[in-house]
Amino acid sequence: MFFKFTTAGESHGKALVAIVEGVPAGLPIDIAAINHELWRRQQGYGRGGRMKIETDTVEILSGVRHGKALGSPIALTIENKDFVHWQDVMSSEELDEQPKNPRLVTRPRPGHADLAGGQKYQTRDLRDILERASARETAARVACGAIAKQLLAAFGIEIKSHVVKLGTHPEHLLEKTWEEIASIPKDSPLNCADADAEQEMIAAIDKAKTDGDTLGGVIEVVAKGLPVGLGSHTSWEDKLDGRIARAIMSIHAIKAVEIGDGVANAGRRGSEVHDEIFHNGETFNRSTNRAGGLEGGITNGEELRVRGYMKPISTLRKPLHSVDIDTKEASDAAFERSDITAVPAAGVIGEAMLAIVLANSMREKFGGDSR
Ligand code: EPS
Repeated sequence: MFFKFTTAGESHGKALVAIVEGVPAGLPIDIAAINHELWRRQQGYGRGGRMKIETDTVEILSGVRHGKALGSPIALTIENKDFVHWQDVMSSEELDEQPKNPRLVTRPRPGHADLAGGQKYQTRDLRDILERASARETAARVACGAIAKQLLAAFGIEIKSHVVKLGTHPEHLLEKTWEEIASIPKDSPLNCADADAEQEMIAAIDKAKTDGDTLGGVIEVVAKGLPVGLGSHTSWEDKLDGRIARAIMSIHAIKAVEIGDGVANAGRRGSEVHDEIFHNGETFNRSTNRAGGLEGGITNGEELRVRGYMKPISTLRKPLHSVDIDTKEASDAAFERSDITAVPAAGVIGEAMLAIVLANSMREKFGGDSR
């Protein structure tokens, strides 16, 4: 049995839904903890008007009884509060008459799925694409990831994230210990472990807002307490770094993934990169962790560190050049409303995706039907 999940739901549809499989029977499921993760995903300086409408909370429909997993699929749903404003536009029923304001989208945003998706699925209303391409879907992932985190916590494994760069600030990626990341205040505006850098980031967001622009950045996700031996060197699809890269890259707007110091390591000598091996009489250990906790696609007992590089959001208040797909005439790309940046949210989503990959690896290695 694998730990796996699937989601459904459109951004302005009635709800997001997800099914999680592979949760061992008897695992306590803390719904408040799931809601706390959902709350964390909604935070971050630079979010737009939509986050003022939504207060994401989960409803569990199956697979949990009296607070404990049954071992059966866990179905969950998160309501889209904004749906009340979109009932006719997003109705699943065929309508007798067109909505007064059909909110048709015909001016694709460069960088978004709008145009490529519209061409692939042969639609004249790009809303058919953008509704599912929207990062709203990540709320469902975070709920599934919160369950994975609860499974990992039963084995003493914890996952945290932080923002290490936003736009061009600071110049170099922030390097922080687990303890420094753990002591970021819950109300930190950007989930950043360096208060000065955070102020620079906030100023950059304010400037981008004034300019009608958007910003990307870099997040780092760290897992602590992992056993040696998750993943395997034996086959390409079992290499844990490959699985993690896929999971992190699948997050909306993430365009590059780095394990440990992978990017900088490519330009260094071997003697400056590889983490030398010591033994303290009880365990093997290292004094550095440039490999980010993975060697040969296998966890080596060090902290697992992965970075995700996020491009700027593609919905700009000062729109880029585009073409109307109906008239083929030059026009501004569509804009309704948008976040200036969602980098802190990407960190929370990265935690969820890493938790899901690791929960699956734990199942693979240790198996078992019940707690
Ligand atoms: C998104 C556009 C915005 C974001 C949304 C992702 O939504 P709206 O079009 O309703 O203003 O706020 O993110 C979320 C709704 C969320 O929950 O994170 C997009 O086009 O990707």
